[in-house]
Amino acid sequence: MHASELQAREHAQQAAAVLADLSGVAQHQVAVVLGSGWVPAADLIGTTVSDLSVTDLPHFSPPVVEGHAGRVRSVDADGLPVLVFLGRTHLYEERGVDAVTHAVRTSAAAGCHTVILTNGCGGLDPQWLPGTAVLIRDHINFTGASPLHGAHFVDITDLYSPRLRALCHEIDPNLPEGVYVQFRGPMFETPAEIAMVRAIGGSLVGMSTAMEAIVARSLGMEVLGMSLVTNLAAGMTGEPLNHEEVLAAGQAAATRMGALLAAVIRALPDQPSTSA
Ligand code: 8IG
Repeated sequence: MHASELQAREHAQQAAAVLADLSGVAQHQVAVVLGSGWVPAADLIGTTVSDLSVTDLPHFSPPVVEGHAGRVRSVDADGLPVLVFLGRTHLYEERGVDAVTHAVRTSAAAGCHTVILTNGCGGLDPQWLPGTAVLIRDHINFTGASPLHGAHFVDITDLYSPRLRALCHEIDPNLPEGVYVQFRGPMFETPAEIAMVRAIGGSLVGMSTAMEAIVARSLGMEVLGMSLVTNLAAGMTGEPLNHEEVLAAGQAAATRMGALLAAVIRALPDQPSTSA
């Protein structure tokens, strides 16, 4: 194994050990990463058993983005131990790919077999008004970065679990699906870039998730990705994009997103898919 991969896994083991110690929960089953617009939904997932700053755990960075709380909770969802990260580290923070994927690696080391990755993003479908939840069917990594180290060939054909997406459709038959294109950021796109995204088959644009999903799969986890469209993509409305509308859309959607997450978590299979 590449030395950098080994080090990333060791750092995750260390964080998971401190997490078990400080939270009093030896093992978790499911991890949830709450991105922009999803943090207000955190309280609806279950009963908080422990609430730590991510900086209480080794190798986590303090958060920089408003609306990203930088906390990690152990939540009891009707008996299921769920690890919930309120906020994440992004590529544009320039802390490197290992900082971006440390939460997912720590989740795997803590015992999680499934991870739910959420984000706030721009939407290309004019029918997706701000506040629309969209399942991620697939992604395009447009960052030029990889979160894996060395000659580590991972099959990501079915990265966003078909069976977990089917389960979501049972809960809400109207949930649309989209292809998420991860950009490095921190700037939003130009209208020409959004035209390119449309041409290459993308329907959601954001600055997260793909790196974490790849690492989760490389560690054998089953991945569910959910986007909250908080704005129409650049050039689609005639209005400028700003972070405040993202936070406002999240606040407005919190109850719906929380209920959706709570229902999905309670319906998850006990075991990861063997193909994951
Ligand atoms: I929230 O329109 C949010 N995050 N790249 N583009 C990109 N990221 C985003 C956007 C968006 N909205």
